[in-house]
Amino acid sequence: IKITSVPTKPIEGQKTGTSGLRKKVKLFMEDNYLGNWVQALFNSLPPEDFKNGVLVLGGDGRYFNHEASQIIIKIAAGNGVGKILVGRDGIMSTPAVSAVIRKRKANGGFIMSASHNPGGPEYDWGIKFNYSSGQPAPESITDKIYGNTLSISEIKVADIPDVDLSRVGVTEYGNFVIEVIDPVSDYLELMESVFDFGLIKSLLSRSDFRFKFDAMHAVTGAYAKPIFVDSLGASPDSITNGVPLEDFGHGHPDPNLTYAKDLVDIMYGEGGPDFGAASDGDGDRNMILGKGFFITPSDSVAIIAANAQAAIPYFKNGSKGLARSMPTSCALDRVAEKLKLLFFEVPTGWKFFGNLMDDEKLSICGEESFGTGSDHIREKDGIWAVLAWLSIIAYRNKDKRSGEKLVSVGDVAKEHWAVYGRNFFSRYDYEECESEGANKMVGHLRDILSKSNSGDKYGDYVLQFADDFTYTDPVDGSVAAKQGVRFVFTDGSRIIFRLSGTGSAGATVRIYIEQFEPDVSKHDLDAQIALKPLIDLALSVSKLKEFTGREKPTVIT
Ligand code: VG1
Ligand code: CO
Repeated sequence: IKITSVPTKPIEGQKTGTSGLRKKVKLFMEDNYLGNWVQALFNSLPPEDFKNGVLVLGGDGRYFNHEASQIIIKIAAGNGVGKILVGRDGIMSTPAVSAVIRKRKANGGFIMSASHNPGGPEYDWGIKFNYSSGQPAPESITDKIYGNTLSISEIKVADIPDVDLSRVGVTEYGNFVIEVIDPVSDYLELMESVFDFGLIKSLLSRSDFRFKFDAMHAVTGAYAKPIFVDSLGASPDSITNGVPLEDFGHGHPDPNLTYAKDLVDIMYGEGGPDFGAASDGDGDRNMILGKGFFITPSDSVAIIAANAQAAIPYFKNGSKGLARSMPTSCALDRVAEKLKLLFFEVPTGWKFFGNLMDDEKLSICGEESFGTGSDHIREKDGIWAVLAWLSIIAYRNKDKRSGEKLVSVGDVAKEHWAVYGRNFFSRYDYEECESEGANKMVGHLRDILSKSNSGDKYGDYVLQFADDFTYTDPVDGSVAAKQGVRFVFTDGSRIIFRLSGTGSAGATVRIYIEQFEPDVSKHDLDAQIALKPLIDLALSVSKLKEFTGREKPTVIT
């Protein structure tokens, strides 16, 4: 095949955030914007990692993915990639890309997604690169890519026609092979090996158990029917918003209490279903709800970890270790302690879990941001989390006859709290603040912590320590600094401040608030009430209103 060298110039601002490069789609559609980044990636990888190698390509179905697929395919061919496996119509969820990379022993893969950020001509687009064990590229690589975007001068593009991605099959141009694959089958096969589908089926086919899954018009729309309906026997009307759309039906594909409000209303409404779940744009996150009951993601991972061995065949020999991101509540720590498992606390973003998994130190992990997963792949996995919860509920009810009261999602959570205590947790998001004010607020907090001492009084709370979280990877020794300002008090309460690394405009401030409550009689309190004193403290210490002008958060979890 003929390869053309297209001259180009560096473009500012192509620095990867928490999870890939995310910008307004209009910017990505400008000349060479995407091409520069993709070429910079190839310039950053050792040639043996892609020359004549296999790469995977998929995306969440958002606006511009069709054009972007063709651009990426031609640049991959131009740089000597041997074969590219593309999801039909350019569709493949983030966890499925990770699964396909691993199963097919590919060298890596591209994911075209800005995850939970809205899509469509006025909104966001994004791209992530995952490496050969299916994990998000480490910072050592993303830093190199950024460096190369600042010195790039040519893009190598193969002279091949646009590829028809609508049909499964193989197309060859010289030494370059494009294989369009079904985006679901490898992933489904993996799920069947992890879970007891018969057990889940026994629950989903009960007439006294009602299930609802909201795909939010995002990528899990392509997975929900084949998995929940066709393989597990859920009724077809249990899936809502089940068709992926380029603009997610004008929605914000973020499975939380604010943006998945339709599902929340159904679950809290009279006669609502017994189990509700939603997933985000690229299918790596999840929200789990019971009838009138919300499972905090921090509790979700802890409850899955506590029940995995009994309910999920993949974990029948127990877990190797558990891990959470730093702002995630300490509920998981208590499970690790009780089960005597290795335990790790890593910075926000899934890329830090991969090394621990590859080193066989970690089985189950999660983030407070609705991300839950395990070492079956190297990404968080929304449908996996839903199947894990269905397994737990199915296991608890497997001997229940029709008419007997079932153990509910809420019952499982309350029983967990009774054993381990409850870690009340809430996150306040202030989206799209002015960057200047937000940065000043962080400066102010760093200033406070530099002067703070253990024993300092903050209202009724006594400081144990305050720091800006630094993580040293126990496997490769790499260091990630400035990962969030945290104030940890002597009773285990924490207030944590971070700026988001996934936005495309302004700055999003996140405040994480947590307090442990061993007293069962207080476990039914509303988290907002239980945490009120700490929330007030967080707002006053940070002077958030002063710095950002915000009276109220945009999202409360
Ligand atoms: C957010 C979450 C983080 C998650 C990341 C990517 O990052 O807080 O926990 O890993 O999104 O998730 P940030 O930097 O905005 O806080 V996804 O589903 O967008 O790939
Ligand atoms: Co996502």
